[in-house]
Parts: sequence; C-alpha cells; structure tokens
Amino acid sequence: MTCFLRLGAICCNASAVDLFDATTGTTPADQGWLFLANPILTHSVAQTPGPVFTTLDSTAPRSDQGGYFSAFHPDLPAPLDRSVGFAVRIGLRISAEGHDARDDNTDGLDDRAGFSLIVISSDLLGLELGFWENEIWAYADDSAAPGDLFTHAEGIAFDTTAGVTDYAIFIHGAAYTLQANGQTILCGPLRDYSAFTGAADVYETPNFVFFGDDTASAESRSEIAYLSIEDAASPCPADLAPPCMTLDFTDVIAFLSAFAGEQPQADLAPPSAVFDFSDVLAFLTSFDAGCG
Ligand SMILES: [Ca+2]
Ligand SMILES: [Ca+2]
Ligand SMILES: [Ca+2]
Repeated sequence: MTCFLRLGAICCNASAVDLFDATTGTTPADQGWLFLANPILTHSVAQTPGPVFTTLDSTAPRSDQGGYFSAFHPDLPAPLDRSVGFAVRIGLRISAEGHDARDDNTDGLDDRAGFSLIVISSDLLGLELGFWENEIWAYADDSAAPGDLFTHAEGIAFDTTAGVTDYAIFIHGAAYTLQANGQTILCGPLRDYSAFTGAADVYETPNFVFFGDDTASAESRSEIAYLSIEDAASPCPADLAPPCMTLDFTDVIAFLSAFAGEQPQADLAPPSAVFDFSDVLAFLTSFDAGCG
C-alpha cells in the first residue's frame, strides 16, 4: 500500500500511481512526462522546479504553448478504463491566467483557457477542463452542434489562485465528477473530441493525460505540485444517469438496466463481476445518502 501526505491530510489508496511529485525537486519532464512547446525552438515557455511545485509559465508571449504529455510515461496505468472508474488527481494553483475574447460559437462565453487538463480514457471518451483564475469549465464536443467543438460548456465559479488545490477528476461510466479538496464542484458528461483533425491529435490517443497551455489564444502561470492516477468509482455511485449530482427515477432505471445487463456501473459491491443483492444494497445506500 502506498500512502501519501498531502495538504496536511493523509490519503491512502492501494492502487494510486504517482506520476509526478514536485517534492523531489525536479519538473514533470524529469519524471517521465514529455514536455513539448510551440514554437519548438523559439518558444518562451519556462518550467522552474521548486521544493513544493514546478512553475510552468506560458505568459509571454500568449501565442506560445507548452505542457506535459503522458505519451511515453513509463508508469502511466493502462487501460484507463472508464467502465471500472478512475480518478486523476492533481495539486495545482493558477497564479495567473489570461485569455482572448474569443467566442467561437457566439454564446457569450469565451472559449479558451490558459491552463488545460486533458484526460482521455481507453475508448477515447474523455474530458478537457479549462482553468481560469475565477472559473473551471469543460470544453464541449460537437455532439450537439459541429460549431461547439472546443467551446465553453458547463463550468463553476472557483478561485483557482488561492493556493495549491487538490483536484480529483473522477471518470466513471459516461460521466465525470470534479472535486476540489474533497468537495464536488462540477460534473457532467464525458466528451468525444475525435472530430478534431489537427496535428498531434491527442484526442484520439487512448489512455492519455496532458496538463499545460495548449492554445495560442490564452496563457497561464501555474504551480503544479503532484499528479497521480488511482482506481476509483464515482463519488456518488448511484448517480448513473443525467442530470449529474441529482438522484431521481432515471438513476434507478439506469441501475436496474445495468444490473440486468451485468454492466460494470451496476457492480457496486464485492465480489467483483458478480451481480447480487450486495450491489442492490450498495445502490440503495448511495441513493439514500444522496450526492454531497
Ligand atoms: Ca462560446
Ligand atoms: Ca498560450
Ligand atoms: Ca442523476
């Protein structure tokens, strides 16, 4: 069992895999992550190791991009199986962020963020979260309208500058849940970004994680303390159908359907892969407890 001391709280998880730990005094690029920046040779993106966090600075010029790709990380757990459930945990503070007034789908919401966290599961459903100084939001896919690809979808007002925050993004079934210091602050559906056709198409790379600045239209200075991935069920296992964080009859129907079909999202209690009364009881217990 691996134990981690983080932000004064001890959390132990038998299956957590540490993929970056700033307290070693080195950057993610020294710990298995592929650092890439654009322009390749003349960029001004700076990465500075420190005793508590690595600072990644893409603030000048804004058009530069740079960040960390999991592509060749030797310890990346795979597959990142959303049917089983997993969580990507990152210790992060945004100390500065700026973005152009760029509203691609003319809905009144700007569509770029200077810091992104991308998580793509084994079957390409995933999520890109954008971090502003005062909001965290999800990038839309084009399932509703072609013009919505990579525009500002659901978000939550949140002060990302206050200090290093322990963010955990739970990926389970067809939905994600974002927690900040253990509190759920945002949830929604996983996205399919495979319509993207640019070079280095990370959105069609199974089992993939990126963090950094991936846009010419925004910039950030961030303090990154750690990143790990752990096996994890949704923090609200009974929440199996939209709307997320709301438990209603559609969640009951979804459970019964999944239970009858012996699908992983109904396998809520041991023994694993056996569908019995303990799973029903676990669903009822979670449903009764509600989503905190
Ligand atoms: Ca928009
Ligand atoms: Ca940029
Ligand atoms: Ca629900």
